Amino acid sequence: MSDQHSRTFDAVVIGAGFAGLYALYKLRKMGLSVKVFEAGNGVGGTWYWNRYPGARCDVESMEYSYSFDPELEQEWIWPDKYSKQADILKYANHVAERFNLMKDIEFETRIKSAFYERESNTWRIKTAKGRKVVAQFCVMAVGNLSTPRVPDFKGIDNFKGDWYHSGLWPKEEVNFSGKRVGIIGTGSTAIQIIPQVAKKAKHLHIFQRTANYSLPARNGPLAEEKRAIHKKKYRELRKQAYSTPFGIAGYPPPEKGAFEATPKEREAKYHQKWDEGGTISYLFSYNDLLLSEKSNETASDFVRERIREIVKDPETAELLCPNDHPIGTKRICLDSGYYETFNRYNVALVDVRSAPIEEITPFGLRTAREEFELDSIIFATGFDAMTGAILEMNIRTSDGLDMKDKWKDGPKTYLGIMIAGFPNMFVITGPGSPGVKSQMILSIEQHTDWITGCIANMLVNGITRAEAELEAEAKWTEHVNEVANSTLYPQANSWYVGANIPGKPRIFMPYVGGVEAYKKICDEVVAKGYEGIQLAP
Ligand code: N01
Repeated sequence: MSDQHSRTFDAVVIGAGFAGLYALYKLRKMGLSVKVFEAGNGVGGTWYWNRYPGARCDVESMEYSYSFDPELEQEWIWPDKYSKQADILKYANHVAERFNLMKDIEFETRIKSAFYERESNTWRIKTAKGRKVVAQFCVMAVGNLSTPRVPDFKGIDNFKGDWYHSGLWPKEEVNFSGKRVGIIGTGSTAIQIIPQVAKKAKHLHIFQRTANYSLPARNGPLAEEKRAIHKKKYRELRKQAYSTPFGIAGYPPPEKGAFEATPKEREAKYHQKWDEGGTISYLFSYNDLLLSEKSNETASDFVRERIREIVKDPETAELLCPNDHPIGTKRICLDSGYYETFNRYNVALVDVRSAPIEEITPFGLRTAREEFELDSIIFATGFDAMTGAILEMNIRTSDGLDMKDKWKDGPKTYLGIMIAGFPNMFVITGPGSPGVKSQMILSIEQHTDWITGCIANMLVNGITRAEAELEAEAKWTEHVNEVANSTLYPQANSWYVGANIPGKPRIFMPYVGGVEAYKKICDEVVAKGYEGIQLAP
């Protein structure tokens, strides 16, 4: 029975990032009453929270945008090849205003729990402020990299300076001028922050545990002519994007393996891609870079050579050369002047693999080897990825199921969208989907279209409950792992396997079979009458 004091909606959407905004747009268009809850006080998700200096997207702007409204596509002007955070946030706000979405979003409202009651076939959702709402459908649009994580360092509370996590960056500009700054981490985020902060700080210490591969972005203003050509071909390009592994048009997958080329040809190809900039282009040098260690080594070696060429101090260069994973098995970083920054007089790389950080002291930090005095510390230490935001909520059912138990050995989903035992709950780009391995907005649209298609089918056919079957879920989860194990991906200690969170079960979470294959599977499920899903009147 619904709580007397609760408001009832057809659907509740959790999160007002790009997924939540599109879900709201689509569900409302179907005539449903929808409420969106968002923890921040604005839309944009990732791009709302990650305001750190240098924050940019690593997918080109003309691709990284919604495709659902051709007028929106035509009117919006992306200034740069790769957009900066402020421009993407402006775009999210524009979309929210343009489609009158704000009125159905409740900001500064974190969801604490979601309880499915089988008898009434409703989700009972409680906010951290104690408000309750009831809905038939619950859509998780909570993002994959939305639970920032500061490692459990001893002494952190005693630090007398300022500290920041990249994923919870203040809205006001942080002034590092004249300060002794330390940054912990050298992932995609840190690689964007470091060149920017190095220009301001008196001194920047970079605490690196694992070196990452980074490629030059070669970013710059987007020429009007290029923009116009892209806009003219938008429909064709969006369609093309769906027939690629990563959901990005303009980079046809390669047909040749690395050893089908001579060493001279390979060198020339890698050089051309390096000069061109971008990660997809480089990964698409050959078709077996993520399948064969030997082939991958040629691409990894090339990047290591460039690092040694750019970084003047040989010891620093060697430390910056990644050597624990094949290139591409962790998300490749994209930078503007990262390696060059290590040639600055005010920058020093500290290896915290050989001498780990032992303690944050009141005036800096101490590693097993040395003590550093710092005025500010930046934690670019990543996120509890893919499952963090869902498991942070208390999600249970009247059948006695608890999501925390269900996922204790790793996430289990059907298509990355549904979870057996949790009816009428849909996840946008959840674990088991290609979301994080794709142009995220394309996957968001594809998932949301699939979800709203499923709901529309239910409404038309008088079905009130959709529930993934346990067997279908088990088969899908096995398939996700099988596909991953046929590649080099699982070799890396990445957030794809939860390696960055102590104690997190090591399971390869994204589907790496590619966007094209995945969409085909999703469409077939529909064609077979929602195969693997129990539909109850
Ligand atoms: O996080 P990460 P991120 N002591 O987990 C280190 C997306 N993104 O925020 O590798 C010392 O990759 C950790 O070291 P190690 C993108 O998908 C996109 O950088 O665990 N160090 C690592 O160096 C990306 O993949 C864009 O040994 C510690 C770093 O912190 C994802 O977000 C931009 C430590 C964390 O790296 C996450 O990137 C930015 C400890 N105790 C991000 N704990 C673009 O679109 C952690 N580290 C461009």
